[in-house]
Amino acid sequence: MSAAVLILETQENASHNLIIQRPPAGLSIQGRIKVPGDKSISHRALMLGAIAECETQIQGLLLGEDPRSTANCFRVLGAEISELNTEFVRVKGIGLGNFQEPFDVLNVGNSGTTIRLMLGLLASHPGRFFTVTGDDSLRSRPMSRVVKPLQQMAAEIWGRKGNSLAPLAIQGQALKPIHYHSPIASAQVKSCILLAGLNTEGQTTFTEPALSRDHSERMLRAFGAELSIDPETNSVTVTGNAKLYGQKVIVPGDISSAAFWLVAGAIVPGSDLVVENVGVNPTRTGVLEALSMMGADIELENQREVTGEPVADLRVCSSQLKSCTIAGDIIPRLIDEIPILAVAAAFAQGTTIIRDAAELRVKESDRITVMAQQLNQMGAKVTQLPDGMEITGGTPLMGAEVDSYTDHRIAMSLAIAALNASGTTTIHRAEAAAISYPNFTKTLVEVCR
Ligand code: SPQ
Repeated sequence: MSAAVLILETQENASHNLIIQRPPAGLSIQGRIKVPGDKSISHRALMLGAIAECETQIQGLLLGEDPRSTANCFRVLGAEISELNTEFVRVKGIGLGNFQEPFDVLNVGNSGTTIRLMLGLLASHPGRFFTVTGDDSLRSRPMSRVVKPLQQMAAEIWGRKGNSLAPLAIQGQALKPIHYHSPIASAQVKSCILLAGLNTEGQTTFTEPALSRDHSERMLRAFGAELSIDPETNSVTVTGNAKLYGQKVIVPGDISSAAFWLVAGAIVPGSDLVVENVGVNPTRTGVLEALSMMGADIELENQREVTGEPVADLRVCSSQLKSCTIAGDIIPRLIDEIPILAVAAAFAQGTTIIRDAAELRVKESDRITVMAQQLNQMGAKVTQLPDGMEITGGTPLMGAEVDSYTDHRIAMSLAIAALNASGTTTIHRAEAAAISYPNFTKTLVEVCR
């Protein structure tokens, strides 16, 4: 048995190149692994813990850079959050409406979820002034999607380009409730408005064109908020002047992180891998449906429910994949997995079409342009569409020099593509993986046989 050669090269600026050399005799992906805690649930557990009365205990928190940014911001706002680890994190909440006014700028780093959800809370804290910023990528991502509905609620927010880009300044206000019909299906916009509604007298309703991930709704209810949900219209209503109470949260493994191993197991011949303890909330399982349409051999074992979220072990064995079309209402349920699904499509027979995913252009990078360019660099046949990609699979990929563009999901998707490409692939700026998956390279070494 032979394993891929993996080398981490540290550059002068502390950036890393990940070099993956596939042995000529090939390799397979084997074993039983666990992935780190779900990023979306980790953010929400820290945030709701911070605004609840009493203590919240979190098990399985993701130790990636994004939840660290959330913890740092909410500490500055007054919550007591113990040192972060996966076993046990204690959050002593300060109760809704009790943020301290920070002396300095809140920095969310690379995390879109932190800034957008936190804005709903900051804007609804009358009498306090806040400023928020993030890294280069974050400062170029659109904030108008949350600023506009918050302004309809009477929020006062200022920023560059017509208040649409961070850094943002927020003068907290007593807000008024609204019914917001969002033009996009977005869990970040939905959560921002629901969190603003929590501290606003009356009932605030959010309606979206397709259902996005519902972790906020599940957790808000568990913490004691009054929420009504209309699945027919994808609407959620929250009752204001809420009181939340600290809870025990057990964070399941992140299906977005599991997706890298599911695709690796599916495309690398002779593979048989189990990813244990993965969250399989139906608003996140679009990736399983897409891979099933492509003919992947994936089974859900040991299905159970853990603190309000469905969980399962996922077993993948390699198989010949075929093309499919991924479009419509499934998109919000697999939006973060499209880069790795593009890798699967590059190894599938036929032409895979991905549409209705223009949102990818405003993630940590423009994920349509970057994935198309980087996969093509390896010999794939990817054509960009305004709202997706057309990928003709079946051409063998060759090792090449590629770049993550500092986007964690791009870095890891390219690493998986490299496992099935001939020769040597160098992924520049591979350190980006630590945003959502700190031990990615260690697990990569473990599963390659
Ligand atoms: O937090 P951030 O940077 O926006 O992270 C991403 C990711 O790939 O990890 C998006 F780039 O995930 C978002 C996701 O795309 C996390 C998220 C959430 O936790 O609510 C929701 C999705 O974004 P959106 O805009 O569709 O609501």
